[in-house]
Amino acid sequence: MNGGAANGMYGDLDRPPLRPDALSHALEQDGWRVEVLASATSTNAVVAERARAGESAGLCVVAEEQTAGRGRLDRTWVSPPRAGLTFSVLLRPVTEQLGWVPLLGGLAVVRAIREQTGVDAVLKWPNDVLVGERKAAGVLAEAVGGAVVLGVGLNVTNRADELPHALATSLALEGARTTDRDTILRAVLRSLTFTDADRSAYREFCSTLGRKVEVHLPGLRVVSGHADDVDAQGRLVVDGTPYSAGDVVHLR
Ligand code: BT5
Repeated sequence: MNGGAANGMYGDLDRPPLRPDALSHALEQDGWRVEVLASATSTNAVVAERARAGESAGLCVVAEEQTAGRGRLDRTWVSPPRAGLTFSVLLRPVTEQLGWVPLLGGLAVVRAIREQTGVDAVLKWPNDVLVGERKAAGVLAEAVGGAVVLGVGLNVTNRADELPHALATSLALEGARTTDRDTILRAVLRSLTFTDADRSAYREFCSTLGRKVEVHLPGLRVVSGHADDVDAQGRLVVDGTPYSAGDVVHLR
């Protein structure tokens, strides 16, 4: 029955739009102001602009389609319309929390996925959301003055041929029991909290800790060693030395 990918049937049946009214209503109780856009270049860019214009914390901009989605270091984030969630929130954290905001953003996504879909998501430091070793979601945290724009791209119903490489996956491909994006988005925002207990939970779900890793540092330097811990500033400690930025490769 469902061979309609070529004529768009698949998308229409399995990729319903978000329900903006229900979403805003449900989330305004938790202090979020949700705006759903049909299309945006990058929700991080939209929210950064609003932050610069003085918007207060609690704005959440979701795009059904993102035409210039960004990763870290000028990389791109690929997302077919309505196949996943692409959204950004505006936070105004106190200074001591700054280093942990990107990490706890990833934790919120992991918790929401585990609770709502039954998929055993974990984290790769700082905030890649993995299932096994495949990436299901990415988080981009950007400082804008004293604010932080926290953007999430999460693959929900993407098919394998819609993902950029073999080490990417989606919740549907991992057997999620629901692919309802409203439900998942609400769960992510509810899970986004910044307490000491969240830091312990982060360590529990961070599959990088306790492993042999390679850290590709900004520039061309690569270090390898044992991932010991995440320190008070959210840095990854490898063989006793803390690193604040880099791409981690999990070694066997
Ligand atoms: C990230 O960067 O993982 C952060 C991605 C954040 C995207 C969200 S969407 C809403 C908000 N608005 C934005 O413009 N961005 C945020 P990074 O760790 O640099 O990973 C990027 C790399 O992941 C790419 O170079 C690809 O190899 C891969 N990638 C791209 N799209 C992917 C996808 N849909 N699933 C898995 N991997 C992907």
